[in-house]
Amino acid sequence: MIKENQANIKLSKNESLKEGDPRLSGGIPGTLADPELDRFASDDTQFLKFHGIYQQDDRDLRKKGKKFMFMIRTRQPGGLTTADQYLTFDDLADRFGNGTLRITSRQAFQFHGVLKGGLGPTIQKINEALLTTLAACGDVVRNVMAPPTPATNKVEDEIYRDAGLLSNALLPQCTAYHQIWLEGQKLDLGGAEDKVEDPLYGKTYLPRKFKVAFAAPPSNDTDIFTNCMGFIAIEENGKLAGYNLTAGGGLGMNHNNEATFPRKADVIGFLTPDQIEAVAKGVVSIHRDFGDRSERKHARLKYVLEDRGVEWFRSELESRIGFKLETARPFDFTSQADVFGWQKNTQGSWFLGLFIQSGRIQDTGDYRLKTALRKVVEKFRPELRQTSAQNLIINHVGEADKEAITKIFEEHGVEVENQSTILRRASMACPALPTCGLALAESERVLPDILGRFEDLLGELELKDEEIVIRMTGCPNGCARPYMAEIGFVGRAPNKYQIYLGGNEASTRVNRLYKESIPNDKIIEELRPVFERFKNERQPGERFGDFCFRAYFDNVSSEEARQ
Ligand code: SRM
Ligand code: SF4
Repeated sequence: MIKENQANIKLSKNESLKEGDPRLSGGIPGTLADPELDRFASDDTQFLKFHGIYQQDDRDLRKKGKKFMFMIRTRQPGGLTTADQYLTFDDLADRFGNGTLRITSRQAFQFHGVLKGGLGPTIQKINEALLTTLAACGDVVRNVMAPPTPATNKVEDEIYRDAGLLSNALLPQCTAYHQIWLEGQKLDLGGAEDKVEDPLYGKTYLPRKFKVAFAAPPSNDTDIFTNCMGFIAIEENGKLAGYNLTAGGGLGMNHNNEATFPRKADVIGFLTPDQIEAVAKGVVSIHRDFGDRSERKHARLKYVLEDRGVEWFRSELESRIGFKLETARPFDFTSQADVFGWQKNTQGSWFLGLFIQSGRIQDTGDYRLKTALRKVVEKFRPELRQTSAQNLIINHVGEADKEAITKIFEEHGVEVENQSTILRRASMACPALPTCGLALAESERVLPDILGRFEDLLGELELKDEEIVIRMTGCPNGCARPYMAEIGFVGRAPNKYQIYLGGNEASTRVNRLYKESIPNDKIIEELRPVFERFKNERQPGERFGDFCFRAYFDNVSSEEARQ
């Protein structure tokens, strides 16, 4: 099948690299062993991604020459982290990273600023803590997301079970990772065996990255429609009946390239939990065999769906899995927001939803979040869950410990009861500068100031209690999912941003481009008239995103706009 679909095409460079070394090791061992080298050869940086490592350089220092450093990303289905794992991460961030931990928009952790000599010890310790970085990046299925918020999710255990099952079943069986980083020690990751050609991925893996998420309506907290493959849990009479399969979502695009665009996934059909592995492997194999291996910018599964259509996709999938999917069952998403503060979980104990600006866990001045978290985790040993909005859930806390935990946070300048502001809690930013090699503009470092200016404007217009989902990225790749936000800022050039408007509360609608290139200091001026219109013309209870969609892009009622 692979050959048939790739006949007569000129393969992209990455395809030749994978074909030439399906074990994905390249010259990594040699460079690691050479203390004179501070970086890996360009081809090897492509292999490193499959191991969960990105070679970066500190872009603040570029004028003085490149200072190479590395980002390491974990793979943690559903963002589950035990107390011991968290304490290991906290320690590694100080010993080998830049002293911060970064919760990602896909429920993982990233270490930034690791030097070449720190790679081995960091990855070994992560594996000793029974986690991995294998397939956190690269042309494979990446971290599987699952809805982390306990209070809204009655079938949570089954969803986490299935997310873990898929994470293992779709993990590449590449042996180089273990040989390079763990000195031949093998980690039990669900039956991985020594094979040169991966049974699912073949010699050349997937044409591009592949993203999987689960969601439990009414909460769309994993932004399910932005994933290559999604499973929407259908709960009937308090039990998990099965999942609606979604396919073909993705956000990355390039400026000035109309062949690339954000795409919302299609709903394909319904499956029962016992069918999930077969269906998932079937979908992944369609991407493997039909994804574009000549042009990486057009290689995501979303373009297979866009180019060949949903009917073709369903029939191709059914012929691969050997059974028909049922018609998708009804579901309704109402919100994508995380919950904050103390909440009861489904087992009767408590969890704390903790807002973390852009997912960055660090101590800054009197706000000593990192120290406080370490103390809380050391003393009370809760389960932690990273959310896909870059926040943290501290789960399974007994009634008796709530007060003491609140006190530790408050002593370190971290509010528990009235966390941050309504606008900040609904915001996200990608890392961008100084670590991301693809950033065209700042993101994480400028968003707090921009939000402050929005707060002033909304205060002046008596709109300060409005929740508006604002997301920012330093380039059009869309890592903080700006194309689903009510206001999305996307880096266009240094200090200049595209403005997108019109996403909705449930994150089921892709927003639209409103302005092409606005300097940071003109953003408020540019959006003031929009907010004034919103104040004067909104329908009762209408959200900002729905209003913008109705008023600027599509002359439909906000009821219809929510579809
Ligand atoms: Fe991303 C590349 C950070 C979620 C679309 N992303 C990158 C890199 C690795 C830059 C690079 O290739 O050199 C960024 C590293 C920056 C740094 O310094 O840490 C990066 N992406 C992130 C994270 C950390 C952003 C965050 O704010 O948390 C997220 C890590 C998630 C994880 O744990 O796996 C992250 N990236 C996303 C998402 C959102 C999602 O998946 O829910 C998207 C949009 C959805 C999608 O995939 O379409 C996303 N990242 C991209 C793309 C565009 C892919 C495309 O189809 O064109 C790139 C560029 C690429 O792959 O070539 C990219
Ligand atoms: Fe880097 Fe662009 Fe992703 Fe931001 S959106 S982290 S700038 S690739």
